[in-house]
Amino acid sequence: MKRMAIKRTVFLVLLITLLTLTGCNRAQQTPTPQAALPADGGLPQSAAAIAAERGLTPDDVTAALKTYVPTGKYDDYVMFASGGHGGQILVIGLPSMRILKIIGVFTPEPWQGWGYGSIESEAVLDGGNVGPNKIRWGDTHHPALSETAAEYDGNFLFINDKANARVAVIDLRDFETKQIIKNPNAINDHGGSFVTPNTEYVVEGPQYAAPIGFGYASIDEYKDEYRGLISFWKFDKEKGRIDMAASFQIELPPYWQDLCDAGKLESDGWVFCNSFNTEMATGAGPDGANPQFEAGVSKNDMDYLHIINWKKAEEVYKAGKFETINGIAVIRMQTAIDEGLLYFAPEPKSPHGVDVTPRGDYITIGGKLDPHVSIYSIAKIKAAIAAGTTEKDAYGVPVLKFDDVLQAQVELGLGPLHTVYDDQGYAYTSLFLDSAVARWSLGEPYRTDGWKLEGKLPVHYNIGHIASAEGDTASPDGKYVVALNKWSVDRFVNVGPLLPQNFQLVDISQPGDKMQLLYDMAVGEAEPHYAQIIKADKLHAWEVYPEVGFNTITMAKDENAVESGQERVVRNGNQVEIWMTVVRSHYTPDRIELQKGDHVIWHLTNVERARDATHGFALSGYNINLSLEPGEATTIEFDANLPGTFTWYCTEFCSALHLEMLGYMLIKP
Ligand code: RUQ
Ligand code: CUA
Repeated sequence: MKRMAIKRTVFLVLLITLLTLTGCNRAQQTPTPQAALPADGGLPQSAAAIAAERGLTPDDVTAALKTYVPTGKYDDYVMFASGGHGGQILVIGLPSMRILKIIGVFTPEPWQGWGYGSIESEAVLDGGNVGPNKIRWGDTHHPALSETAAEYDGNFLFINDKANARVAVIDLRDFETKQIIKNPNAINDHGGSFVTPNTEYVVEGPQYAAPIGFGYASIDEYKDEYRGLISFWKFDKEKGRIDMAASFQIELPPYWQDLCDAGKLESDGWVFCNSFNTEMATGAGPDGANPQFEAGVSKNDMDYLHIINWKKAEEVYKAGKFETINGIAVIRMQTAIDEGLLYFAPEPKSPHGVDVTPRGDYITIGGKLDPHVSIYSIAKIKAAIAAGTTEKDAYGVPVLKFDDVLQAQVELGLGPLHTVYDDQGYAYTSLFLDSAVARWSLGEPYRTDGWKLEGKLPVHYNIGHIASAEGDTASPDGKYVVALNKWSVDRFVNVGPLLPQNFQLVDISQPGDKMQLLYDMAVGEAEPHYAQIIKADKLHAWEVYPEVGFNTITMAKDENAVESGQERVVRNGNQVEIWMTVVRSHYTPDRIELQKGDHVIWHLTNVERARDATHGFALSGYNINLSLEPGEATTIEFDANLPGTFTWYCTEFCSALHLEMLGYMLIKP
């Protein structure tokens, strides 16, 4: 302890010397690297010499100190970021910005044995097939952590696939995908996943309108046949699964609903979704007679904020006032209007993000083509609904008056998209065109000096999405914001025309216009569209599976788990069933003899109890690859259609005799 304290003092003295030497003004300091180099020509060893040698400014040095996590120490926060059209989820530690894991979701991930033969993972992935088509990728957009009383509880994670209207459930006990559901009535989505404050429902909002059930209808019949559709997927916390039989959907006009957010506290029971294309443009068409989509959908100055009373909708659903379409309860638009579930309020202009404030009292909307954010008040919305309105949209949905529900507008700059919040009463909005994060203050009860821009931090470049620590809860932590930048241009070593994304970590702990950019993290993956950041100590993942022979989908002991000494091969006609154990550094049995045409059912159990003692199972020629974590049991099933001499081997360097961890599969012609 004492030695550490002395070391720290020495370091601080060096640092202070450095700060004095280089001055506090960025423009002033010109380090003289040569002077700082040690005489022997090796690497400089003191903090001051290192900073001078590497040309680091005092800001760089503080940024480094704020983000460095020494070996053996853990990050304070964990960020779950969507992996965009890579179809996975990225798990990143903050403040170090180290990638901790990439979770295979809609896309097979060989290193996790996800989608390469294990019947459990194949069954989950098949849950997301569309009709006869196997879908093996996804465009993951918005991860949502499960919540209890509007706080992240660290139990589950949900994410949508925009490309095929699917939602996945990930269990945070083992960070594995457990369920993929295909929305039977929509073909794409966007405003999901978001959860209600106690994870009663996982909300999946729509995007590009299509006939309900996505059957064919001529686009000439757009106004009559095409529809938006918002889904409320009931989440069974005990089972850890979406229960489609207890879920419902609400039919919406064929505007293109965009992002959504669930209300909390004051706005608990409500869901808010943006929309664009209230013009109901249908494209230029083959003869080019109409404007192309880009122009056609951005004509109106105002679109409609959708205000949905989901608690009332749940009552309507339970009262049986729905139609069943493709097995799902759909509350028709007219029912939604008659029952008072659905209201609109005008919103400027081509809006994108809709983000509820921590207390649930306000809703912030960023209009891509409007330099302001518009802030709506739930109290005013409720009052306006109670007062009634005579204005209606083309489908008869009541439209509240803009001035009746608007609380404030704050001019931020060009291209406001998404907004997140902190613990100081500030909001942070991504400005796509300005390439900046705008910090602005919320009004009462958050701050007495509110509804004004505090400052902007340039980011690199064209920020789309943004996340703050515990930011979507009722009590954000502040401390950090991460700018999820769509473009990185000149930030990294050139790796060819397809560039990485750039996540920039920002220190937001100081008030006013002070925000410090701390770190650039290249994400060599598809563009993440959203992220949530949870306190690391809220996560309680297993170290190894709770018992040997654990099935990761049923989350219980597998009926075909096998103990050491019970391994066997049983032939029944041309069906061969194998029960195999896996341990450092052998498979038992290690030789399997088959005939061409055999149907093979092969159960494997990793009987290890040691942490991190994972074994692989790479079977050549049959597109089979497993990852067997300690305690895990799984099954593969295939036809021995190709005779020959094959091997399987372990893909994890698990022991000194790892290379000896293999087996032969001999298939007689
Ligand atoms: S979020 S279009 Cu702003 Cu899904 Cu990325
Ligand atoms: Cu098991 Cu290498």
